[in-house]
Amino acid sequence: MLRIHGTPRSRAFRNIWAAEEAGLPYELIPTSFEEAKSPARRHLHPAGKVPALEDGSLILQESLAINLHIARKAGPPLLPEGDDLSRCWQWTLFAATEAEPAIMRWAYNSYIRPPEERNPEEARLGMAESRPRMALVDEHLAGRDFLLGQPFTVADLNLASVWYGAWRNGFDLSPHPRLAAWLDRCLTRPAALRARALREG
Ligand SMILES: N[C@@H](CCC(=O)N[C@@H](CS)C(=O)NCC(=O)O)C(=O)O
Repeated sequence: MLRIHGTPRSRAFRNIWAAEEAGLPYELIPTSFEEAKSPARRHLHPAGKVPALEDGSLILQESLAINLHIARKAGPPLLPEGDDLSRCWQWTLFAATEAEPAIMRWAYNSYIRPPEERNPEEARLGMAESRPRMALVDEHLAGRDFLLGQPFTVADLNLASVWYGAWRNGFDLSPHPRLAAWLDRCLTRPAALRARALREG
């Protein structure tokens, strides 16, 4: 049984979605940001953050790596083999190193932090940094339903989960219509809807 530590309103949302896509049984261990810092939980996340995954004797941090692990357990089609496996690593690293830092700069300063702590210039820079990354994916999606063509894989899950907050919180996606349509496709899958119900419901 997978044990996911976090809350649906944290990055644990991605792991819930992945477990739902994989069809693997999982237990959500509700863990607030404060609880995650408790010394008793440091073995789960030495940095005192969420999410963390327990799978038997394996303990993992990093939400996108946790998703690769969940997908590995599920196997194809969620985690394909051969060159498509390498493409999943490529898109996951793009999500972690290119997409997420830029979009979080926007997100913290447009809807996550309390209004008095938001810096509009930081939000503007986060949006400006996100645009070329979104344009790149928009162009890649020409003639493709998903990042690897067909079918949906963990590459889609990981990148769509990084841009989920933007999609949900008013980031103007109109300059990137293929990206917007792809996010709609990913985030309205039955497994995504089940995960979203826990977060948004
Ligand atoms: N790169 C990490 C980021 C983990 C992270 O920053 N988690 C947030 C919640 S989504 C957290 O625990 N924040 C509390 C804090 O930083 O004190 C991942 O993807 O798992």
